[in-house]
Parts: sequence; C-alpha cells; structure tokens
Amino acid sequence: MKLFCSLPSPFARKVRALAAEKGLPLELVLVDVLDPASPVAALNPLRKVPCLVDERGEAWFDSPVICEWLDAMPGPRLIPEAFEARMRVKRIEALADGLMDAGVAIRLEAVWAGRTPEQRSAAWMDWQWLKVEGRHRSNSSAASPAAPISRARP
Ligand SMILES: N[C@@H](CCC(=O)N[C@@H](CS)C(=O)NCC(=O)O)C(=O)O
Repeated sequence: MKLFCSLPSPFARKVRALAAEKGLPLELVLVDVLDPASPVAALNPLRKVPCLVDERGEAWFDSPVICEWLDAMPGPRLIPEAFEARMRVKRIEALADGLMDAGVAIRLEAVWAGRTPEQRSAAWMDWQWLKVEGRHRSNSSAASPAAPISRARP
C-alpha cells in the first residue's frame, strides 16, 4: 500500500500513527501538494494528502476514510465497533481534524506563494488561532484538550 503524503502533514501523521500501531507497512510517496503537477491530482480530485492507494490501485481519501480502511485490516482495532463508543472516537477525531485544519489554514495564510504579503490576513489567522487555542471549546470533558495550546509567534 502506498501513502501519498508530505512529512509535515498532520493528517498524514495521524494515518501513519494508526498504521504503525497496527503494524501495517506503508510505502510513503512524498509529494508537494501545492505543485500543480503533483501525482495526487490524478488520485484525489481534492488534490489533498494523505491519499492511500491500495494493492488493487484504488485510491482512498480523506484521512478519516483512510483510518477506517486501515483499521479494518488485520491487527488491533483502534476504532471501536460498538455504536456509542465508535461515535465518541469519531468525535475526538473530528475535533483533532478541525484543529489540524485550523493549523494548516494559519500556515498556508502565512506562507502560500499564491498570496502577496498585502493579501495575507492577520484577522483570518487570529480567527483560526481561537480554535487552536481552545477558546471556542466547550467545557465538556470529551471536547477539552489535555493541555492548552498557545501560539508562539516568531
Ligand atoms: N480533510 C482532509 C484534510 C487534508 C489536508 O488538508 N491536507 C493538506 C496537507 S496537510 C493538503 O493536502 N492541502 C493541499 C490543498 O489544500 O490543496 C483529511 O483529513 O485528509
């Protein structure tokens, strides 16, 4: 199985962690998703990583789908099968994915070559930081981070 990914991608790290926990070998194919010629374009219409290509050549995305796909393979189950327990794990995953979306949005707003310095929005980055720092999070134990994350500006 090939995992098209980039090493900094937090979504790819989630998939790689799950595969490692299950002892599943993954061949990493490192790509630059922001390169219009990236091979990912032919595999995932969203042009995002991670993207898993299985033994039959079928492509799977996005990371929650890949995690489900890999979890169904031999090895310890990491996603419970019982409905309520499963939904609670999926909620944690949705929260983690949302935080990673916010982090990636901040990063791209700061460095994406398609924007000029004048087009970069500090207000948009601040909005995303509210999520990363947890200021919008409810106090329910299921949705609270173990430790607060705070921004470190260079
Ligand atoms: N919901 C997707 C998000 C994946 C994602 O945003 N990947 C980023 C890299 S960390 C990407 O490929 N961005 C390229 C783009 O937005 O065009 C998932 O869970 O796999």
